[in-house]
Amino acid sequence: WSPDDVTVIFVLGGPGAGKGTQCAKLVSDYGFRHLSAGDLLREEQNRPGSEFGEMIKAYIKEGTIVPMEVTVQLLENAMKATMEKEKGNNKPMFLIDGFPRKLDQAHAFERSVVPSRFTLFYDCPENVMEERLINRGKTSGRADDNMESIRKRFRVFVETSMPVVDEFEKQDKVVKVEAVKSPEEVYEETKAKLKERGI
Ligand code: UP5
Ligand code: MG
Repeated sequence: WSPDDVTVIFVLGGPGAGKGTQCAKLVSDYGFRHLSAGDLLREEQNRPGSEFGEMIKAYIKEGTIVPMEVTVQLLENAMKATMEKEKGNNKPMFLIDGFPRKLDQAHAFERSVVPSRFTLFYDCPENVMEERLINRGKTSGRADDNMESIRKRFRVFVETSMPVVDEFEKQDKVVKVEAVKSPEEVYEETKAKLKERGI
C-alpha cells in the first residue's frame, strides 16, 4: 500500500500510559480503525489450533517482544480484512496501538506494509503507569498485570521501544502528548495536537 491509499498512525507509550483508552475515544470521534497489536496477539494466543499460542503466552508473561513476523502478519491481515469490508471508504485511517516496539518491526512494517504518517506518543512516568496497571490487574485477567511482569515490561519499553520513538523523532514524525492527567484532559491535548498535524 501507499500512504495515498491508507493512513497509518502508530500509537506508542509505556505499559499503562493510556494508549487503548485514548484510541477508543479517537475511534468514536474521528472514525479511525483501531488495531491493538497486543489485543491481536492475545486473540491469536487464544485461537484454537494456533501454532503460535504457547509462544505468544510466554513472551507476554515475560514482557518481551514477540518475533515480528507473527505481529506484522496479524496486523496486515487485520488491515486487509478491514479494507475489504469497507471497499467504499476511499481512504481508511488506522491507529496501530502498541506497535512498533522494536526498530526491526518499524522498518519491516514501513517497508512491507505502508509508511506511517506519524506516531502519537503518550508520555507518562513509571510510577503513574505502575499504579494504573496494578489497579487494572485486580480485574483485567491479563497475565502481565502483576508486579513482576510490569517491571519487565517497563525495562523492555525503555531499552527496546524508546529507540523507535527516538528514531521517528529525528524524522519529525512524533506527536508527543503528556499522559498523566485525567483521560479527558489527555484527550483534549490529543485532539489539539492532531489538529496541528492537519487531522
Ligand atoms: N487509565 C488510562 N488512562 C488514564 C488516565 N489518563 N488517568 C487515569 N487512569 C487511566 O490504560 C491502562 C489503565 O489505566 C486502565 O485501567 C485505564 O482505565 C487507566 P490503557 O488505556 O489500557 O493503557 P495502555 O497504554 O493501552 O496499556 P497496556 O497495558 O495495554 O500497554 P502495553 O503496551 O503494556 O500492552 P500491549 O497490549 O500493547 O502489549 C502487551 C504485550 O504484548 C507486550 O508486553 C509484548 O509482550 C506483546 N507485544 C509484542 O510482542 N509486540 C507488539 O507489537 C505488541 C505487543
Ligand atoms: Mg493497551
